[in-house]
Amino acid sequence: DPYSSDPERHPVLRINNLKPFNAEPPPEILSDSFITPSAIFFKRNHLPVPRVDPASYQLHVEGLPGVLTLSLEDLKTRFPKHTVTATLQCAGNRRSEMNQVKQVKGLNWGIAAISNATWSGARLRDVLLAAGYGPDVAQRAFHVQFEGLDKDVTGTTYGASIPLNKAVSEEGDVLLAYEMNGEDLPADHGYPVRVVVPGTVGARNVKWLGKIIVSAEESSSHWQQNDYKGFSPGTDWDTVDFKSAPAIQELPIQSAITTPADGAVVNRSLEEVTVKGYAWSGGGREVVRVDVSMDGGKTWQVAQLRSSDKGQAPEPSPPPGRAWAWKLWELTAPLPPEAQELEIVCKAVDNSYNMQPDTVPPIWNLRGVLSNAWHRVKVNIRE
Ligand code: MTE
Ligand code: MO
Repeated sequence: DPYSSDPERHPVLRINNLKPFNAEPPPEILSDSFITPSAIFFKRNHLPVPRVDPASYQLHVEGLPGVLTLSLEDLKTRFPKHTVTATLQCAGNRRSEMNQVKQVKGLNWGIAAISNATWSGARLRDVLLAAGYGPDVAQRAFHVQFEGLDKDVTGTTYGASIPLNKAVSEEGDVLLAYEMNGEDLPADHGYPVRVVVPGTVGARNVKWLGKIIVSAEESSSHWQQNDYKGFSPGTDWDTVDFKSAPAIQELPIQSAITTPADGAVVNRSLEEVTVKGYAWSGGGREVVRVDVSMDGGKTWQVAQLRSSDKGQAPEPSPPPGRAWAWKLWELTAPLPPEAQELEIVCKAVDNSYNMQPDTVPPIWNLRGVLSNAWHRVKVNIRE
């Protein structure tokens, strides 16, 4: 069993698939902390977790004037340590809502294939500069490819790429991370080194990083070429041409209600209900507002946003274009006197005034990615 050396996992996780391991935390626990504890951070593995010996670990850097091979020790000592708080979201987060409209292919994620952590490591920019990146390279290369050390039975490794501009930009904050939430990366999250590409879809944040290649082309991997792309609701598996769509990089504006859960019952005697959730946008765009409706979208109130854990000082506002972390939000509203049922809805707005679409059908796509419609939960009021 290639999965026999997979690590142990927290029992609270909701398992979508055991081998490879894919799981998300219960939503109401997710929104308890601004920084998601690593044990409950969602886990998305395509392959068995490779067991990497930190003493013999090597990171190969190719495609630059200098070919570089770095040990874990080199990565930690030759480059300044940089820390970033960044949210990761799987392209398939909230896929189950697309499945309810029409069957899609992929893991049936709920609303918690998203989490937020503090990551520390070397800047990818610094490593590329050390390997001789310069203006001449920028003339011929446009992408940075990453290869994982996880392999399928044929020896094919997980791989992805990002635009070179993002990788070398001082404002891009792309990390070769060796710490998550102040500790060594857990096995599930890429020990000993993973790429963290803030603002970019989870799939490009390659774990168990073995190789970096600066190149003219994107990664040729299945996951870059024939997966993680968006299509028209009218495109089906007979007509889809994966070459016709760009690989997903930055993700669109997103928000969801973590509590109450759909189908929850609240007592009339409580007189009010507290709604909580998360909101995040890709590309470093900051969430500036979350609107919440108790009546299916007829009337709206503005939720309170939070950027820290309770009792902690709020994180300083990020510089424009570098809002990598999500915001948690909360709203307490009186129960409407007549209503038997509430349809609670949330929608977020980022600083480019991007907003979420109101329903799923116009954004449905055969892979069930980019699912970011207004999130709706129904709650029954008990007299
Ligand atoms: N990297 C490797 N090497 N193998 C993988 O299967 N999965 C990707 C990405 N990096 C993956 C990977 C996907 S699709 C996502 S959403 C994120 O890792 C999930 O990161 P997490 O498990 O730390 O939450
Ligand atoms: Mo993903």
